[in-house]
Amino acid sequence: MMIKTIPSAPFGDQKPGTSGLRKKVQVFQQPNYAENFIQSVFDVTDDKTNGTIVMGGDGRYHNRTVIQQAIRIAIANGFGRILVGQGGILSTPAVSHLIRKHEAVGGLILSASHNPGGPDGDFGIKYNISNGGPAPEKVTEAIYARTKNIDRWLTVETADIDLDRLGEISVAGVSVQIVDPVADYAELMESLFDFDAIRKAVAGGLTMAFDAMHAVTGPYAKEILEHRLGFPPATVRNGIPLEDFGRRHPDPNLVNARDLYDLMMGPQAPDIGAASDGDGDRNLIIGKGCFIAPSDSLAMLAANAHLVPGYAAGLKGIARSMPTSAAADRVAEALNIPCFETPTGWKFFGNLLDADMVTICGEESAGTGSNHVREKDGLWAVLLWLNILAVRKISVASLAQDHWSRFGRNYYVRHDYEAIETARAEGLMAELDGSLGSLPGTKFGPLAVEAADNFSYVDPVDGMVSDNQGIRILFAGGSRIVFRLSGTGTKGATLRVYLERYEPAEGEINGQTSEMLADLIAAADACAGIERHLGRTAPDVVT
Ligand code: VG1
Ligand code: CO
Repeated sequence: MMIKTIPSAPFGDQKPGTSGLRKKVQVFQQPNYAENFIQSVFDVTDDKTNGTIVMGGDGRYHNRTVIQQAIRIAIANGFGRILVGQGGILSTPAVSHLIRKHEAVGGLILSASHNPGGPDGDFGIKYNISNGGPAPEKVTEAIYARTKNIDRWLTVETADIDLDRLGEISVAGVSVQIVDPVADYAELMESLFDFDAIRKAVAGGLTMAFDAMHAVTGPYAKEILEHRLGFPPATVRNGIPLEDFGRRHPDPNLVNARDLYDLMMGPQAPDIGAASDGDGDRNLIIGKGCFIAPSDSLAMLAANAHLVPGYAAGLKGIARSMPTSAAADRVAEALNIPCFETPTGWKFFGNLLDADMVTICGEESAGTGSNHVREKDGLWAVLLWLNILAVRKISVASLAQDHWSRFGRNYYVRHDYEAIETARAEGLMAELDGSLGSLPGTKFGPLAVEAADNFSYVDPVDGMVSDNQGIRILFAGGSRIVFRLSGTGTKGATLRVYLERYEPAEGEINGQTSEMLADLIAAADACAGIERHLGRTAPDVVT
């Protein structure tokens, strides 16, 4: 088959952010845009000749179009085998697993994760490397550099591949395999968890509600929770992936998963409520009348993981992103294992996992995962919770209570100011950065600043330095405010303000989060001038 060289030129911003390249669908629909980016990825990928590449997405609008483009470009670039999820569907953790299982060179995940979908929504492309994890910064920077001088992309002339028919076909001598998106992943989950124990708990009356938010986890959750674990039909809600996610944001937080939250706070609440995001890598856990903050979930899972077959040997270490609360640090201390603090984004966990320095990782944004793949994994976290509940035979709320009375409680909330003018957001951050030297000793109400810095990370494995990863303001007693700008938005800038207060086990561990954090919330505005810079008096999203 003839390889065609299509002349092209750099255009538009193609800089990967926290989690790949994320833009409006219309941006991706411009001629050459997706092609330029995919070709740039392949131009900086070694070992692609005859190598394997995995492709799939969260089923959002434009998914199928870009899969067809990517298949042609991959064939023209010399890959020997292309694995594609049936219907173009693969969750982010499932891609990670397939890359590892088939020793692929890498994978393309077509998703803008929790961002809205549809013709007016967002689209995205993430590139994962051979360990199954997101491309680290040195790779994303090489991709970006290539997008700035690209002059051609390669393709082949071939009919569209039937993405819905399972099986292998040969296109120009290249094997294109349409694979079941769920089977391998479900098998991996069975190898980690005690499905018998969970089945017994379900038979004994354990109930749950799982909101797939019309995103990619629907088919995974149906197969695993309903078919394999015996939860009754309708346990999985919104289980059919839709191109526009039913016009909702597939973001499992208290705002977008409000129905689930209301159910869990009401009289009809099942024992556990859970949800996942667009691409299946995030998780939300709510007990009967008891919301579990993602930072707490990480700590609680780490403290109990040894009860589950896949982690019976104990944990090597824990890693959390910097804005994630220090609840996990206390568990690591009790287990006498290291706890690493990394910049935001899963790509920073890869080296630690590969070096076997950590077993479990997590982020405050509802991402938790382990060394079973190199991505955060929504259903994995749900299954780990279920397995722990089945073994301990207690409720989510009692497990949380037990945890706090042992380790103390890190009250936590995140305030997001969305779609703000980029210049204003940058002005706020620059002014705050300039004031870091004068902050220690300053008092905001009852709170005195102990230290303030702009977080910089040195990767303990390869020594790579990542600067400017968010501003931390630390107060006496373990309270903290973190400010950073989002790297996943597609409209203006988003300021994230993370607020945390530690209360020891013998203190007030059953307070209201909003009350416990009131002084810190006031201090955040006072030291950063949020209202002065942004003209906003309240955040858009509180999670
Ligand atoms: C957000 C979260 C971050 C997460 C990233 C990708 O990034 O804060 O913790 O890793 O999304 O998640 P940012 O830069 O907007 O704060 V996902 O589920 O989009 O792959
Ligand atoms: Co996601």
